[in-house]
Amino acid sequence: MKLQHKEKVLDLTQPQIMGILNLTPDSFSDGGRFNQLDKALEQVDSMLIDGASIIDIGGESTRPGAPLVSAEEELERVIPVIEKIRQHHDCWLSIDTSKAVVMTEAVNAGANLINDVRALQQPGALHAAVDAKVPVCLMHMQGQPKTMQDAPQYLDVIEDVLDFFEHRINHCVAAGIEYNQIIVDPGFGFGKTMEHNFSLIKHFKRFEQFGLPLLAGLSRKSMFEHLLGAKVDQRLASSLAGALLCAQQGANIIRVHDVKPTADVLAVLKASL
Ligand code: 7PJ
Repeated sequence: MKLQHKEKVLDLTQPQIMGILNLTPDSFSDGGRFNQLDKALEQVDSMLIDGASIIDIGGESTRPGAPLVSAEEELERVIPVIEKIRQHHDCWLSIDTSKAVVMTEAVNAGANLINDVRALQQPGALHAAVDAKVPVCLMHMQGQPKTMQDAPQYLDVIEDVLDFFEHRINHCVAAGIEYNQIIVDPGFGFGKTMEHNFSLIKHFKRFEQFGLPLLAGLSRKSMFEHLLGAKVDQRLASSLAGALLCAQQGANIIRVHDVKPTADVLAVLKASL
């Protein structure tokens, strides 16, 4: 399995690491824009050295209860950073957004993958993604970030999420997205209870039925606080365990904050296959 954008190819024979670059204001506490740019680039440098092959750039917080961000603000956060990274690195750059204009501008600035937690369902997003001609990650979310954790409910979380993808993939392909350039992601923590999340880990392999690349994003998520009482800076071991369980069941891309420890875990998996 592989992803392709122009001459760039991402071989997914081994699971790849997507390193998270969070550009929401709470992630940068000091300095002006220039300082922030340099800090962002430094973080990218070290994630690439540590073994990431994709950098995921996000300017909208989708944490439960997070406020909405305007397109202008999101563009201001992400575009200069994409341009800056592109001056230094030839790596895969993913834009984590749901807004059509941000998708278009980010790809023009050098992004080669669209990662949308709303699965291209916002106005104009699907057509922006078709025109951008880059691979897309469709993530499942129940509800919207503001209220999604209030009382998530499913008849059967696995069947419901599989059903969502069957419809959504068909819709995207009918609109002009190439089938084998779609990445599927069950969306851990997005409108799911702890039990839903662990059920998705247990049955992760079932998402292989589409024959498409699979992405797993578990890094530091609050499901581990519910399980262990662990605050955000105490969730490394549990995040690594989750990453390993998904990688063993066919996850092709692991989206993480902690690249080096994840690379070590994946190296152990590879050596023992
Ligand atoms: C995910 C994401 C995820 C994909 C976020 C966080 C929240 N994109 N963006 N999958 N999570 N594809 O990192 O805790 O799980 S933002």
